[in-house]
Amino acid sequence: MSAPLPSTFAGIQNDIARALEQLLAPGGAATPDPVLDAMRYTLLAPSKRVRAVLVHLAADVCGDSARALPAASAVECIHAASLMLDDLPSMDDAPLRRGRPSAHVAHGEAVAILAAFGLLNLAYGHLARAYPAPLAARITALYTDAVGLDGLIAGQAEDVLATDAVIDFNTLERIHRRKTGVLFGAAAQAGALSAGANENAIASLTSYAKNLGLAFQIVDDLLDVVGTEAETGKAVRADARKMTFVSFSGVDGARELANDLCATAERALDPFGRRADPLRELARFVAGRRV
Ligand code: GRG
Repeated sequence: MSAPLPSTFAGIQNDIARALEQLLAPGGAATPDPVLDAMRYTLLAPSKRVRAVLVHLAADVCGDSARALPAASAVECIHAASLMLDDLPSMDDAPLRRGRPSAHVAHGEAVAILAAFGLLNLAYGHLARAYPAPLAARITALYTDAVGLDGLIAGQAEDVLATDAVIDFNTLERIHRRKTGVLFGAAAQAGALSAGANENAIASLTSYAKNLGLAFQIVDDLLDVVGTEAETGKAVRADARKMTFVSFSGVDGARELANDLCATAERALDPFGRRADPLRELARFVAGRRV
């Protein structure tokens, strides 16, 4: 099941949903596996799959999406793991995710943590098996760098430590680029690499995706203020103890910033001409999204 993206992307969302279901097939064990249940609970829940769609579209604009699916599935496993960890009581303490109780609420904290590690492990193992060794190594390195000390982990650490603190705009931007923009960049690069793209194409797509990712996070901040639980599938007004783009720029200013970043993202697509129209459509969706 998928959450709404423009209907252009429904086919890709469905392919990804099927691939993720296969990756985490129950396997017929006689006894229930609580960690597998928790992995399935978060990974297979309704989601936009925007990072996976980005992998696919980046590969497609480079002329060959036939090998994009494993990289698309892996990025969704990593993203789902990050959501499970982000929601923990020691982090955002979020009760709701993807329209249902968060993983630690439904499965307990210990199992949720193990399931997050399980999803990361699954992602890297899947890349190793699905691609020839040099490509597997490049995409795995991309994803581990994106998760690592200049990516999600660094961004999250700075974010958590900034709770109740006053930070400046540059710090906020760095946190959000690392928490969200870097994985978008890695997804686009992985798609391009799976298509055998050249360095110029990879650079253009990375620039597009990093700006798109930051815009995505700004809109996330915005939806915390102006969105509803029914639309977003998570608790809103949850950022009260953090400085966000809305606290700096107000609702209209944050929307304008997101629009500007999406326009910058779109300009990076110029070398691809009309072939990049689906990526442009994705940018317009991100700028105006309510989910
Ligand atoms: C070890 C993977 C790993 C992470 C550790 C917890 C952590 C560090 C980072 C948290 C990163 C995080 C959750 C950033 C927020 C990104 C964001 C805007 C999430 C919402 O994404 P959507 O709207 O959600 O794409 P769906 O449910 O549609 O997939």
